[in-house]
Amino acid sequence: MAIGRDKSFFTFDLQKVIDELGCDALLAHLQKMLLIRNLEIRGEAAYQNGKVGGFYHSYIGQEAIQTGCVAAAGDQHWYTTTYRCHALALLLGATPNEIMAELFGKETGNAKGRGGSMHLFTDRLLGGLAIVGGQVPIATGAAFSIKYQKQKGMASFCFLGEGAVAQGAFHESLNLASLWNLPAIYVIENNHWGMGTAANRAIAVDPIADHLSKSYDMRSIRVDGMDFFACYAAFKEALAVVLKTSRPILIEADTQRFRGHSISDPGQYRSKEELRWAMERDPIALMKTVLILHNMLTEEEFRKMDLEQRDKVLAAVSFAEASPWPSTVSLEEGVMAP
Ligand SMILES: Cc1ncc(C[n+]2csc(CCOP(=O)(O)OP(=O)(O)O)c2C)c(N)n1
Repeated sequence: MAIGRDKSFFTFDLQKVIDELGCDALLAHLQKMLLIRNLEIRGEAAYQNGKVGGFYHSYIGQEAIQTGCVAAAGDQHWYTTTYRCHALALLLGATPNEIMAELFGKETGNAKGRGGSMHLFTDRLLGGLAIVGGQVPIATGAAFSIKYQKQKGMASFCFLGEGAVAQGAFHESLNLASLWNLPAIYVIENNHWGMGTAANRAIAVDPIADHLSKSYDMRSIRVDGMDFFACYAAFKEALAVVLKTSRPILIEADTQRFRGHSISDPGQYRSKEELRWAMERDPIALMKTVLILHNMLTEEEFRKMDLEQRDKVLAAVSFAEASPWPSTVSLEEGVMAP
């Protein structure tokens, strides 16, 4: 299995990205990655303490991808993702309080406590969807609506795991997006494992995007998903191409999740060596190192930033604890059932 830098990864000019974003914005993006990391750590702890029900899928290890995407593209587009959705909700404006309260199933939560961990939404995030591949047709529909309504400067970003590539809905969506010239950006977050199944036992081609994009006459980009700077540059280029050509693009971001598939998965199918190797390329540590090397950050400032994000999340835990349970009177409100 390929981990780490690879010759076929998207190449970019690091100095250009640094100059383009500047010190303040770079620190703000690192801060967001630390907020995501801290939220996941405290959310998991709350789960272990019996405060959170249902499933819990952590985004730890993959932070650079969605942070780099929103940094490059902005939050005015349509976004869809999987059940591993806490980070994208945060990046698109949901507060730590409303996310934590949703995990706790409280009335003050992002979906009033009705959705839980896998179903977060914002004005721009169409979900948080738990059916593997289920978000791909939705994202394609969102891309169609952009084109139909002639909305300028907008695209539909669809995040999926590599496991979803084996679903029919993925292929039907890419076929239509290509046929109808839709402004869709499909992002395969290839963390190499679909639950306990290795990608190379489930998917016939590797690299995935490189092969499959050819079937649908699309351009593809394969990017190092552990590198914020690479992700930023790749998403910037992808968006520019999509907006210019109104042709869909398939991105494959090579990454690693540092936890099991969900909180109840001890991940025994993965060797300790493989996990250690993956964690040596921690996206937060990589970004920190670059910023320190460029004299934009010190170790002490980094620690302070981390502690500030931890405190925000601890305050969110207290908020969730103190929040009321959904009232049985309003339980059926918003339920769309015949
Ligand atoms: C249609 C469907 N089949 C099976 C499942 C059970 N399931 C949940 S997650 C998952 C693995 C998906 O892996 P991948 O797409 O690689 O995403 P990752 O969890 O690695 O982010 C499976 C099989 C499901 N939710 N939906």
